[in-house]
Amino acid sequence: MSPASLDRPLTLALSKGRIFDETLPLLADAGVHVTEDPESSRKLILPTSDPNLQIIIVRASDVPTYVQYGAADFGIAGKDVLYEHAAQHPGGLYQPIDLNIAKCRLCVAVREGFDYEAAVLQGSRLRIATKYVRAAREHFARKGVYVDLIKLYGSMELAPLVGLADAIVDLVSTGNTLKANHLVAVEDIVPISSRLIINQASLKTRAKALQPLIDAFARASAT
Ligand code: PRT
Ligand code: MG
Repeated sequence: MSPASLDRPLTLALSKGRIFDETLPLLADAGVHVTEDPESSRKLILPTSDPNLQIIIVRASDVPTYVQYGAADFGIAGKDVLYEHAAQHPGGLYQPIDLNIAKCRLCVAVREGFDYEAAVLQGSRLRIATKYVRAAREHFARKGVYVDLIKLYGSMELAPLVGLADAIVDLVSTGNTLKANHLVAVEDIVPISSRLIINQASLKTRAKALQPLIDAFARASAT
């Protein structure tokens, strides 16, 4: 799909929070500075010190959509988000670099005291609440465990506490959220980090402007 307009600056789609924060040093390595803070500014389009580069702030799970349709030339998204996005929109995104930022892991977690191993061995049908339906379905299919998946959009940690689910599939970084809610991780599914994603048409038509940034991101993420 083609970029919306060639006369707008090169557009990078980011989500605010950890991805924005961890992208700033990568941009700084490329000599680009962002003066506005998306947490305090209400602007959704942020200029940068490079007049030919702007940043748009979107929901983490919307980043691949903006890039795929060419409304942004490139973006940064977690592998969790990319995997779920690809289930609906296969192909179409060039994903050249693992930036090694916003790292965490996708896990199965249960209430403290819930005997997950025994439940699996008994072949009980487990109810699993998650935002990551594709990754969860494939994980349990590989294990040969029957599950009913319940799609949630956030606060997954609540589901086992109020009897909505036996287990959750969620991202864990420090483990503090699980601990605060008396949950424990019982299985690691996959390590997660964020990737640079690029619109395929932009890659061809705006290669000259994109390439120095791609190179800088590659250098910065390798160190
Ligand atoms: O928050 P929103 O609903 O807008 O979207 P989002 O949660 O997808 O966005 P955001 O900005 O929170 O996360 C963006 C990306 O950061 C994710 O897609 C992941 O690739 C990555 N990332 C890295 C994480 C975490 N670490 C993480 N810990 N995303 C979410 N979390 C959450 C997790 O879901 C859990 O609720 O943080 C909580 C656990 O953290 P700990 O440190 O207590 O273990
Ligand atoms: Mg979040």
